[in-house]
Amino acid sequence: MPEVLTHVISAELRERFASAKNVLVLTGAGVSAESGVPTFRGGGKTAVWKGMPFDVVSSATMVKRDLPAVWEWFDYRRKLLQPLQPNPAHLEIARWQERFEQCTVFTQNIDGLHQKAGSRDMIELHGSIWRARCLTCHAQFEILPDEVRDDTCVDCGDRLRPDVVLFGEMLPPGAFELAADRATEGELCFVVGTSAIVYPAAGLPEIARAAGAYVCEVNPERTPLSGICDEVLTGKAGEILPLLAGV
Ligand code: BV8
Repeated sequence: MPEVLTHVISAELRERFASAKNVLVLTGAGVSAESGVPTFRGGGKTAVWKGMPFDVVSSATMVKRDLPAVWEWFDYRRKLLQPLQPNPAHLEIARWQERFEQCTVFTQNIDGLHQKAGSRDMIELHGSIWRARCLTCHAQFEILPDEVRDDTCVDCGDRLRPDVVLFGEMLPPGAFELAADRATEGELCFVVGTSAIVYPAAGLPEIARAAGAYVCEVNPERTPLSGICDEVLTGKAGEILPLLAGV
């Protein structure tokens, strides 16, 4: 581990990490960047698919207007994701679930890499790219790698859609309520690899801080949340989070 980085972790954070019982972690696309997953924003650009900004093709409106186009976008991303593996940031966060009495991971990511790293007790705020859901009966079906994906629901025969939360859609029933509850119980809240622009997910660290948590951001860039954080660790999650392994 690059010695140069050890100083980034303050004595205060080391003490709080060493004594914490209940830890929260909010993650975004940045935690998967070192696994090769493209982020949505970064370097001032926004991801575009066939000329459409991602939050247009990933929207409730697009499902109504052109479901096949929405599937094409998620099929492309699933193929890209398939060979990718968790990185040291995912692995460290998974270890925290063994280390702390309670460690809740709220992720905006639909890539499943936290689970692949061994994290459980996840709150998938925006669903999963590895699931489909029926438009009518809402039955959910797993999509296995290398599997030809079904288009229709075997239960009621209607069409299937990606089981992800699209822009303009509510989060999965109870997911935000559970996350907001957990956010009020944490002593330490890590905000890892998110541009903190998309709501209601970006509101969780604010809830945690208002409830007294020490909020620590890990990101190579500043975000709208940096100003409310007690500590900002500027750098890559895969390089910074493992520094806490020795604490
Ligand atoms: C809703 C799944 C109720 C699909 C996604 C309040 C104010 C303004 C707008 C709204 C508001 N409330 C609601 C809205 C509308 C909207 C919203 O927030 N819009 C934004 C754009 C302003 N929210 C919604 O629509 C939500 N639903 O509110 O429902 C409702 C219902 C009806 C009508 C009205 C309201 C639903 C939002 C969920 C959408 N689905 N994903 C898909 O994946 O395609 S969002 C998707 O985009 C991701 O899940 C994630 O949430 C977001 C991308 O953000 P990040 O993950 O942070 O990624 P990004 O690339 O932006 O940033 C990466 C960061 O990592 C950067 O900071 C970079 O510096 C850093 N980084 C890079 N490398 C590393 C790193 N960090 C660490 N280590 C590294 N190595």
